[in-house]
Amino acid sequence: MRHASYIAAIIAAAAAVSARAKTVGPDAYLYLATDEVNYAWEDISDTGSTWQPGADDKAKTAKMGFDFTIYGKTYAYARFSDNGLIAFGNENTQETNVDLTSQSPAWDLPTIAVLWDDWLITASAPAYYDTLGTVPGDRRFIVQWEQVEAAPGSPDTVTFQAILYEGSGTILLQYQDVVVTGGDGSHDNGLSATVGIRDTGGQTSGRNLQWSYNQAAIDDGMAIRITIIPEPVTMAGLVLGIGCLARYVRKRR
Ligand SMILES: [Ca+2]
Ligand SMILES: [Ca+2]
Ligand SMILES: [Ca+2]
Ligand SMILES: [Ca+2]
Repeated sequence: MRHASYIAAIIAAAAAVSARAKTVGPDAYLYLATDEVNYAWEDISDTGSTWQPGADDKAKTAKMGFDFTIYGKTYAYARFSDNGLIAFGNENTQETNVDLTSQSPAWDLPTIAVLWDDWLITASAPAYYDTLGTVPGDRRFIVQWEQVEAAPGSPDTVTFQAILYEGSGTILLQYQDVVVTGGDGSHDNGLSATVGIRDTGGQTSGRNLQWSYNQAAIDDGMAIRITIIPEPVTMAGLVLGIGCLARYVRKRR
């Protein structure tokens, strides 16, 4: 009986995981997003540089310390706003998040919408950014939106971060706290936010990978990893697979 209930618990737990687990994409550039990845918060609030814009809807240009590649182009600087958005090539301070599958952000730039909503960085809690790792090719750049408010005098805050990996171009989005406790619920769990990535002109070229748009699709303790499907590996796997199949057919004869 104890054994049966143990098995039932395992099945229930597996069902709970698979109910949440989700993969989006690939987009036209073969970016793929999944939440089947471990959440491992990398706190940079002790080590990172701080940014306090002093006003709403501003952006910071920060040198990443390496060239980061997104949609095939490399950038030395990340331009992140208080609104949970990173742009490349220029800044984007737009407060109103858009649907990346059909609309262009106000500045038509390569963009990572980490949790793009109209957030506010206050005097008591700056945003942080840092470059970690010392080995060229294996470094990462982190932006941490720490306790940002939903509006001036918001009863509670949200905290999330983005990690950009040098060599692979992988993007990891991590959400420590996405609920404004005591608020009206309108900003909770991404309900008023865009999460995803897009290239310049992405809404028409198919180079957009949107996890969610104004949906309660983000949980506390959730991570989303965005990677490019490695075409050469896929081809190598295909060649290997055909080789194995040919050997198998020869043996059968
Ligand atoms: Ca704002
Ligand atoms: Ca605003
Ligand atoms: Ca909160
Ligand atoms: Ca919004």
